[in-house]
Amino acid sequence: MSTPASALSRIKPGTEFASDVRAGLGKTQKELHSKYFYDDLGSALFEAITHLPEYGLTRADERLLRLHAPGIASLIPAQCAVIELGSGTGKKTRSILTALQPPAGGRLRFFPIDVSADALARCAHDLADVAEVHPLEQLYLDGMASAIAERKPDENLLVLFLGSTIGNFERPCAAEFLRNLSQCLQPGDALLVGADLVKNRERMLAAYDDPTGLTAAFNLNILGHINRELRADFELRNFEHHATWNEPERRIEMHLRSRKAQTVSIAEADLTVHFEPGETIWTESSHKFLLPEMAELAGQTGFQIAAQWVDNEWPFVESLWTVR
Ligand code: AVJ
Repeated sequence: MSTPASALSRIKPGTEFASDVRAGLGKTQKELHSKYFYDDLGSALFEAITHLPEYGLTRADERLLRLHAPGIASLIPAQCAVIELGSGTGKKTRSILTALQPPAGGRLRFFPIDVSADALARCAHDLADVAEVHPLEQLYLDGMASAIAERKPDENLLVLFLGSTIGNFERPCAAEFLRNLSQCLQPGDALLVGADLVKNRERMLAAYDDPTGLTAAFNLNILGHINRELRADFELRNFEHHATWNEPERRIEMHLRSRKAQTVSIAEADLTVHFEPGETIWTESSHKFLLPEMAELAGQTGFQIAAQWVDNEWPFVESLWTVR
């Protein structure tokens, strides 16, 4: 997930999207899942965010991968296939695939997993020169099962989980997800996980409330996406972007705050929702990590840390774990 357009996109109208919206807006604290940011406009807005001076996360991730690809590759068994969870277009994966080229003649096999068919098609096209690409248009763990079924004898697997996508899970869900992942793998297999680190509060807030207004537009677009896909009548101007740092949970939360009392109807979800003035819809959590937390998380989920690389310009860690 460079772009977590990776995470999920292109949702069939009237089905899962509608029932998720119904469930989320029916809660006391209204919420919408962050995967619904990423329609075509949302993906373009996220891409623009990665160029903001205030949002250093993606550039730090790419910088670490570029700089340390040879070091990472030196710790991975020679006979190895690569799986990426939420590959998106696979832009930042090139450096690591290049460093992992098998010695003589053989082709490196790469299994990008993503729910966006468009992103996967671009990924397969763009990385064809460095790997034999086997795109899997599936959810993470389903895709893992498909890729593992292709494992050759004596081959090890390297799983990539980049861009701090792990931060979008609630902490207990992240641990559960990683435990499931390690249980799919074998000793000697590895996971490279990218995580954004806790930093100065003002810096974190500016990254999610930039003066250019891109993050506000990105956040509001979730309502535009619902308008377009589910025939709703959200008036985007009646909501405002709000980002806060939740200190006990160590996460940035993004909300959309209703500027007044209003009622919205969402035809395809067969739903009418009322908003009080100041009431919010919680649209995203981006958890931030402490270095010791990574070791603890690895230990709790069947892994151990083999090596870590931290970016100094924008505190972010690339953590290489092996299956115990
Ligand atoms: C790519 C999901 C990690 O949480 O920082 C960017 C998405 N949200 N600005 C993040 C995002 C607001 C991003 N992730």
